Amino acid sequence: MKLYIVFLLIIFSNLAIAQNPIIHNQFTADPTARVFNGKMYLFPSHDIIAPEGANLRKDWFCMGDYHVFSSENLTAWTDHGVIVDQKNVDWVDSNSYSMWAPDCVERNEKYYFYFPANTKHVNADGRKSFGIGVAIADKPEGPYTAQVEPIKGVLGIDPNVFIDRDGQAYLLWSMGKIFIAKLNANMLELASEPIEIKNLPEKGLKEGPFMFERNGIYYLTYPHVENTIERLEYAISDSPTGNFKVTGVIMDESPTGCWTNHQSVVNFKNQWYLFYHHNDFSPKFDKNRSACIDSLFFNADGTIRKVKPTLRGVGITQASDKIQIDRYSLMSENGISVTYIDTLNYFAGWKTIFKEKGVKIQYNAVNFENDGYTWVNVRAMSDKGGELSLSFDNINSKTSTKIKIPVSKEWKTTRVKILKPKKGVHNVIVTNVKNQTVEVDWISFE
Ligand code: FUB
Repeated sequence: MKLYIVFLLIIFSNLAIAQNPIIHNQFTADPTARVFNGKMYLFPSHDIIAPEGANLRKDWFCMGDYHVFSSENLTAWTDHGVIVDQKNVDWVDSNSYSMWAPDCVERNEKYYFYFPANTKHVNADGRKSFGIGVAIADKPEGPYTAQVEPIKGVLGIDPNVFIDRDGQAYLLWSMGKIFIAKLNANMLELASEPIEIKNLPEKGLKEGPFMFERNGIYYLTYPHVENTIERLEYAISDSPTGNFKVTGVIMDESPTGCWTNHQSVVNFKNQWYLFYHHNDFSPKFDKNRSACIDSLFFNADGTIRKVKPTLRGVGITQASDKIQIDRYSLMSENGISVTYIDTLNYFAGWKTIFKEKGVKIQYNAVNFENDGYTWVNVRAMSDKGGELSLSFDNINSKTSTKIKIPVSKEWKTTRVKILKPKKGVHNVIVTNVKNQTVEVDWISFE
């Protein structure tokens, strides 16, 4: 067994990121979210660009370690650093960069982190197979200790552990199809022969199982290639092992053509959420993905309403944050657009380009609970100078503030006194007053 020391250095914390994608310091794919001790923990896989000289396909997934993130409010995320690394797991081929979608569950005050990777063992046909290993910790953040062997009897990817109300734990995984087996009480060994979950779509890859139970209904969610790329679907049953009935689509194929998607569904403070991934920070290479969150709702009969991916995401943004209005809730159809700030560094994010008079963008749920917001700062630029107006909740509201944007070909922050909104949570609307182009990076209140 080897001990993984969690980086004491927290790479960033309390960054105000209330929008999609939610993590801005690295790629985060296959987001499994779990609520432990009243906090949301995110266990994604970690896409990177294949290192030079690593003898890896440049056009394929490249994932050599895992980080864990946590959040109290789904808006500010803390990166707790690396919890498991391919170099430190005995059974893993340490140059395979094959640490695909993981999961983590709590049992008897221990945290069991399940992860797939290529084994050191080479098959007769010269190929390597995926095993699924477990690492154990006393806290969700780690440090995690990896078992020296992968789980016996399992060849596959995308582990998911479901613990039923009666305490029985099940391991699900995929290999083209989806499999399930009971886990022993020690959470490290199979307690039954794996069975394939039947009655799922015959054609098209299925992977990434994530099971949960609500009101006696067992939901098996999974990405499936019905057409050309993956969409998120689900099947329901009255038992974890079957008979499942394919019931619907949770999320359609990615609008940017990201071939994979991968989900988890979790209840946090009485709201259900869908965690999924798209390739927002890597528009030209869909194997570098980023985790997103949107709210998920059920119909009265227990079926799931389709989730439309949003830019705004979830949670309440603090008025003093750098509010990225390009992650908008509503925007005029024409005369305004959103584009990357720097196509050589997509992590720099996006900007809004106001082109025509009267076009507007609305960003919902900004918290003005604290007293004394008197100023707005707008980071903007405009070739010829321009003017924006700022209003709250309603475009015609009396608390509309005019903001003159000076002539500048570089980003400049303009500070203007505002007509204060009432204390509370407000939607913020920014409108272009003149027929001049104005680009906006963010706005912030003080
Ligand atoms: O991240 C690598 C693989 O892509 C995952 O294991 C699959 O679920 C898909 O998201």
